[in-house]
Amino acid sequence: MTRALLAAMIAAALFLTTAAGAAKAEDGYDLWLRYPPVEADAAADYRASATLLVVAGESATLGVAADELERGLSGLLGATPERAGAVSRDGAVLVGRAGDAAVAALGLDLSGLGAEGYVIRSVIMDGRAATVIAGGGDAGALYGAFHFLRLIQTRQALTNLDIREAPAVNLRLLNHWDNLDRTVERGYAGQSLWDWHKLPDHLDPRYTDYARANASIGINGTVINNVNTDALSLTGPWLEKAAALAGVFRPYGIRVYLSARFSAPVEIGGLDTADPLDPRVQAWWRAKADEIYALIPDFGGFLVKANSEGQPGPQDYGRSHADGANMLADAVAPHGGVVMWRAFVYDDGVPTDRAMQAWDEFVPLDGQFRDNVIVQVKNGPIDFQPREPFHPLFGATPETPLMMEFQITKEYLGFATHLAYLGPLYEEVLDADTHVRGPGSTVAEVVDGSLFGHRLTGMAGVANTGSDRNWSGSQFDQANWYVFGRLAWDPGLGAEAIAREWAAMTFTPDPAFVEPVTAMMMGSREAVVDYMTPLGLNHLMATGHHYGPGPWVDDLPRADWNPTYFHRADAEGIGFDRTASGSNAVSQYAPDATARFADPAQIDERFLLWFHHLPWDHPMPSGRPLWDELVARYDRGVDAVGEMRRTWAGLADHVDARRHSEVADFLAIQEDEARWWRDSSIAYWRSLNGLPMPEGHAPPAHDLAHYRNLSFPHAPGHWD
Ligand code: GCV
Repeated sequence: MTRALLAAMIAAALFLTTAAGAAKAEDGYDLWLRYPPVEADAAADYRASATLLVVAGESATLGVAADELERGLSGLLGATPERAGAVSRDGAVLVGRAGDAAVAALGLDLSGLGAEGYVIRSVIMDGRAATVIAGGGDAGALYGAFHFLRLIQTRQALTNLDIREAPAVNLRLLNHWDNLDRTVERGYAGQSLWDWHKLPDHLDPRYTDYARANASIGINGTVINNVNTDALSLTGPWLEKAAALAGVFRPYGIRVYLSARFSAPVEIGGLDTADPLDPRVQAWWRAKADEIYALIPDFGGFLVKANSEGQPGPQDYGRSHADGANMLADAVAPHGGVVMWRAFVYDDGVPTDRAMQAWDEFVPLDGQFRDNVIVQVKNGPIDFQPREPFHPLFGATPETPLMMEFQITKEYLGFATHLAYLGPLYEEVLDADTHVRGPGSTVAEVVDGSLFGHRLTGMAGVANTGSDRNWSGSQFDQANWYVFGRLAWDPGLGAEAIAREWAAMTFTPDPAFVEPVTAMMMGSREAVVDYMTPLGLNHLMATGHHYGPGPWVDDLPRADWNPTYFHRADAEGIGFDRTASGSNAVSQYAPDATARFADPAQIDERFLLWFHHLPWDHPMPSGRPLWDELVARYDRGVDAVGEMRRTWAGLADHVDARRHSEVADFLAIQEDEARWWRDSSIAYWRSLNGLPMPEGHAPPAHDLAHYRNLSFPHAPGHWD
């Protein structure tokens, strides 16, 4: 063997080892904060703009901002910028806050940024070209640092920068439905991130990475325990665990909040009542708030699910939601805390349409809540379905601030194995026109407070994180965490732009990858709607765990737990009549919105069967009868998943093998399950309407009995 051949073999072996090592590292843990080296031809320019790192002041948050810049720049540029006390040569990056001397000396307009806003500007300092990242306060500086890194991650120029950002809403929160035994209700990514048993003494480094990820997208709060909560979480030992987490999150601008069990004064307080008007109960909560704030000085406040799905609440004592919320609000007010009171309430004792109950209960209370109460409303009136019209409460309570609750975890959209990018769902709701103050009164304007002039504003997302290495149960579910944060920061950013940004950061900025993947992501949620619940159908999932189809289920004790309650199909037609001839839920919207939804000729067909019960031969805009249209939608959904599989298969060269094959496997599962949804739904509808398959569409693979007999007792995320 020649020396040259030997050298070549060693080099090849080294290359393979490195490549294998790199592939091994790519398991999704690093999320969108991977910081791999930029292409050689671009690196020199970027390096020239990041030669020095100057930190203008001192604080824990500025420290983590500087560490993140160092980590990101060294990874991306292959050169660690030197830390310096001043801008002594061209290409310095200066990070600081409005009050820091070096930032103030620049005389930039930093007014109106608040503590969380920032500017990023190309400036000349002491005759040197520099980039300044100036936060209104600590958090702003950190958010600005992440923005600066994102510019490189998405290959944007660092010259002539003039960026100014401030968040649209104040509370940008994850809601974890994490239980104290580490199970996660509706969680599909393993166990809870919180290793409660080892807290507070052991702080898993993952808590820091969680905080970094959230800060990078502007999330500033986390409700760490399930809304179906256990009063134990308010006892001393558990508060210490919460305090330990708060300590990790604090430098990242993230506050801890707790779900509060309304009956805690009885369960852990030794009282015989939790009546919010009882002075002993009020005193108990005040003392509890004092105890929490002594441990967690920046505690954010309480989230409450009351009188819903069996949870205790003020109505147990003949009191209203406002009585309950105000009592808790008074307890946290001296400390600057808030109460987020959920509007997800329904009760089968109430003989109305379930979609109407939140509006019925909360509109009469408008104006009765304390200033530090915000009512948290799910995006639609039922429950996080693949598609729902916006919730009629948005716009209906001018005196009461409302915050948005989206679900990031995909309870009703195929769990972790279906690729469904939720950006278009969030955007569709935020852009929806309530018509409350004329056309263009969007849900986003209700949520950001501008429509009615509210200063307490917020957006919550039910988290999809867990102990899986990839955090979210699948690589693409990370995008749903990402887009939630980005839209909470700025609802106008656009789901497509965010998808593009995420794909570039999470995989590669190569347009040959980003463009097809963005298109795939943008179509993915519509595909799920098509194969699960087309044309406004909803809640047809199997009951309990919600895994797979169950449109035939009609034997559960509560009427509104049964899919048959929601679709109301029979031999003649299908859909829920929510017009004046039915439940009249449509009247809960503002008159112009009502008029559109109420008229089958005017309604957007995507919501048709949500509001209307129609005959199977109802003519659709396509010219097809309703039955044919429905079948066409099912097929369109299944075909779209096939197309997604082909797109992904063609991108193998752009993605490390491990992540590529995981996504490919999941897409194969999704295609099978899409077909299952399509076939079983069609088999069931045909058992009711007796109609033949429309021309050109294949019959289901099995008879209805086959689908009805499938059972999945251990599907994940279940709760009892
Ligand atoms: C936390 C749905 C879910 C429940 C969830 C509830 C809620 O009903 O299936 O798991 O409970 O919503 O949002 O409170």
